[in-house]
Amino acid sequence: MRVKTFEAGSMQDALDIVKKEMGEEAFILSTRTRRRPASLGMGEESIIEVTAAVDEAQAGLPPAASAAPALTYGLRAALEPPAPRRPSREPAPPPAPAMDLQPLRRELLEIKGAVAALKDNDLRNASILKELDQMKALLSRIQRQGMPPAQLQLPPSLLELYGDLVANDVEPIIALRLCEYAQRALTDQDGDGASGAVNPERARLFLRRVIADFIPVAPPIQLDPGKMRVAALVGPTGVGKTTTLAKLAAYAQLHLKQKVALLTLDTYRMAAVDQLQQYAQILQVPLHVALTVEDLRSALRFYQDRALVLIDTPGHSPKDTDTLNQLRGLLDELPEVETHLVLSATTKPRDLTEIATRYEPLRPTRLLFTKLDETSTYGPILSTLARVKKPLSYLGTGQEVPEALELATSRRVADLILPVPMKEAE
Ligand SMILES: Nc1nc2c(ncn2[C@@H]2O[C@H](COP(=O)(O)OP(=O)(O)OP(=O)(O)O)[C@@H](O)[C@H]2O)c(=O)[nH]1
Ligand SMILES: [Mg+2]
Repeated sequence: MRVKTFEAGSMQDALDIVKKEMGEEAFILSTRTRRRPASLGMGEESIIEVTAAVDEAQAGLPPAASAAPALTYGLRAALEPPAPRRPSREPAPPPAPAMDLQPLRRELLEIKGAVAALKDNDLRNASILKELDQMKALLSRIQRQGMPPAQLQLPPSLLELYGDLVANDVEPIIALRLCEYAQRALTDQDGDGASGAVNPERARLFLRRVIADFIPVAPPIQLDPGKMRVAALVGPTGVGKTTTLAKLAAYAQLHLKQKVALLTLDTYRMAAVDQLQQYAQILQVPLHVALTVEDLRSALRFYQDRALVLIDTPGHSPKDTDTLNQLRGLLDELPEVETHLVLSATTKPRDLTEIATRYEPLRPTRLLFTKLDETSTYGPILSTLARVKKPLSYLGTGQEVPEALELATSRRVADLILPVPMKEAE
């Protein structure tokens, strides 16, 4: 094989030179255009550089008269079989031995295998990169939240969920306990919790179950035929006591077709009585205002035939102990009252526990959270339930009466605390 590089002013000239010097059988290996100083220092000119090769045996042979039309840069295509050069009278040469394609096939198979392996590698690399991204996010979260070593004992998937709980305003210590509990449950079940290899979806499912088990819920207010049930709503100002009372009354009256009566101990502000009066009128239920213990007793005697008596109370600062004691004196008159402490989901987590402690003298047996629609973090509900240890009764989810009220369920609260990923929820 002879290889040579030629230079010319144009591609055509270059090809003519190649043809002349190497013959028709030459084939082009490469071409390139480059600039060089023009003769007599007159600026620059571009030249074409063509590198061609020819089989020594064929080199120098004159071009055949019957040469096939040029295909590659005016020369015979490199892969085209050479044109016959023998005199037509000569006997035909024996057929060329069949080309051994075996090595080529083998090479092709090897290349195919290599390409497939590359694809596999790509997939593996993508999943490694994804894991790396997750680890990076986890590390920066650990840095941001300044997790102490106890949290870092958790396997990565639970550590990630711990971060989710804390981001949802669950108190860190409660979040940690829940995660540890989930880890123990996972370990007990199949031993993989301890190894740190907990599958993230499984860990989330387990933790949601742990949270749901952890949330105590109360049954709805029980209405028994022939028995008067009394429920009172107490709590700080503006949390939604009167609105929730109207929602409950409307539900019992319109949906359950039960006889309802309203009673208010909120006599401090005319506006408060007016507000309830309006609901009473719309629902066509009686409303009684009780100022004293005697008022209260006589109102309850009067309402004996009612299935449900709902008592509204004045909202006041939890620090106002006088009003609280006065209210306590009235509610103590009702041995079978079911008292719900109404709290707003928008209240600061630490204040919620403090409020619950201050309302303890009224002996509430249930917690009722309102304004869930006004917050995006629900952890404080869980933290309060954990600290106050009373069951959750209802959830207020808006201002609309009566629709924006739900009976609390553990699953609903678990959904709020640790939402189901979109894929699972569909
Ligand atoms: N967004 C939203 N607003 C609510 C909810 N419940 C009540 N509210 C609104 O909160 C405001 C106060 O509601 P009230 O029912 O008057 O609250 P209260 O606890 O009786 O207030 P006081 O009697 O002054 O102590 C009103 O504007 C209600 O419409 C709720 O679940 N979501
Ligand atoms: Mg009110």
